[in-house]
Amino acid sequence: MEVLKERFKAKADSVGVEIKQILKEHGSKKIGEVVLSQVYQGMRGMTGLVTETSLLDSMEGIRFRGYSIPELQQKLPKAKGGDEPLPEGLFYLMLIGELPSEEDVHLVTSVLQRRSHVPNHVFATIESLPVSAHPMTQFVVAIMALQTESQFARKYAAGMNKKDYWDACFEDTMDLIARLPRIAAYIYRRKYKNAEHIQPNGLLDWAGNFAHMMGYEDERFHELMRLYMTIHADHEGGNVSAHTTHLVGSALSDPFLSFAAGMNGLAGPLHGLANQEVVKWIYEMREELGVEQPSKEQIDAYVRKTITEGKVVPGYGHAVLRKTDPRFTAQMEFGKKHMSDDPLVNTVWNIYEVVPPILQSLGKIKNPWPNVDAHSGSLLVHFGMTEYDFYTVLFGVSRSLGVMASLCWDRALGYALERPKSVTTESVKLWLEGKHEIWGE
Ligand code: HAX
Repeated sequence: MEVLKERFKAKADSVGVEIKQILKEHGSKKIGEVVLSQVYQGMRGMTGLVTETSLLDSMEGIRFRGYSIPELQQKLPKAKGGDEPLPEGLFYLMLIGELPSEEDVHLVTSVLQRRSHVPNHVFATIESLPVSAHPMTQFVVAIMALQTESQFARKYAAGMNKKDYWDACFEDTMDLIARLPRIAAYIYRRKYKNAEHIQPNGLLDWAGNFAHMMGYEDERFHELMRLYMTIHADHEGGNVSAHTTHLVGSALSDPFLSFAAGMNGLAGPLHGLANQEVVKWIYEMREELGVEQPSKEQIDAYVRKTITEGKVVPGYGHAVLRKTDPRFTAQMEFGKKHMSDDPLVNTVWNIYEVVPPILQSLGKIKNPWPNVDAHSGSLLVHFGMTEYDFYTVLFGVSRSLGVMASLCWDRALGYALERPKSVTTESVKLWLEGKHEIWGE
């Protein structure tokens, strides 16, 4: 752990010096223009954040510290006999900014194993909720219960020097990431498997152990979890879960509070809940049509019906991407390799052929292509994980890797309280009439 921490601190210090210099020389340089429609329409395309861990290109997709998903699949260390990257390696890359060796990944795995003990009161808190509560509700409540363990909160209350924020944030980050799989698996077994819980296996990697605790021992499912935990980890800083974690953290709310806030955002159907919505939507289509594998013509009609009813087609579209999401493609390749005959997976591929031209023909959608959520559920169903309302929790466990690595950077670089300016429509009208020149404080 100390080695990891020292490497992080050394990196953060040198980046901190660089940023100071950049701001000194170029601090007044304009980075773009903001137009009124951006202010009203969700700040699309407005650059307003620095997030070191990953960068999203609208045509190419996500790059983590400069590496695309196919590159990561090639370059990151893998489990013994496996083909998919170990997510611990991606976490190291996002945190330290350099590709890890096998030994580095082993170090992260062993730190996470050592810190994975979940205090009993967290399980008791989950138990106090009705089993019917949505898994994301149980997940967020459990994270809040875990907040009692925050070193950041404890040290801040005792009077912490701001130079030490990063250190306490780092400790909380490792504790949180280490404990999330146990919490998520507990919720899964509680809700769907008669509360027959499975103890962790300390010999497994982070994602493999997560699969094991949920009750999945097929090595291909462990591989799927490694891939899943890697590709969902980060998507630069402006998406709802990353932005919220960063925003709440900027108030110096501790890492547990910040992450729980981010997870509340992930639970929205336009964001992470879309993965459950996709499978739900396909199940409803199959039920309505009375067939297991609808034809392309049937899918076409069902898509049009969905749109006519004023609903979105889940898993399609994106606020930034303008091409097929490479995270979709990576899952499609996994499907082709391990389950090319699966009817649900084949339906997902047929939907991929049918939906884009229909969305395009509406003339208003900026991106008719599939995002990460269009594919993920079908792969899980193949292995028997049919409980689709749990899927966003899997996404949340993975997302911790990116947003928590970013939060460490936020505290190490001393990023400011986030507080953008807002306006009223009344003030906009006055401004348009030339009566209101400068926005007030
Ligand atoms: N089906 C039907 N209509 C869609 C659509 C879809 N999949 N995607 C966008 N539209 C509609 C919008 O609702 C909007 O309609 P109005 O003008 O009538 O309000 C119009 O097309 C323009 O939208 P846009 O500018 O192309 O897209 P936005 O940046 O506003 O929204 C969303 C991006 C991802 C929210 C949107 O595409 C959507 O709702 N998709 C379906 C839900 C989904 O898959 N979400 C997951 C996204 C990825 C993610 O965060 N994963 O966690």
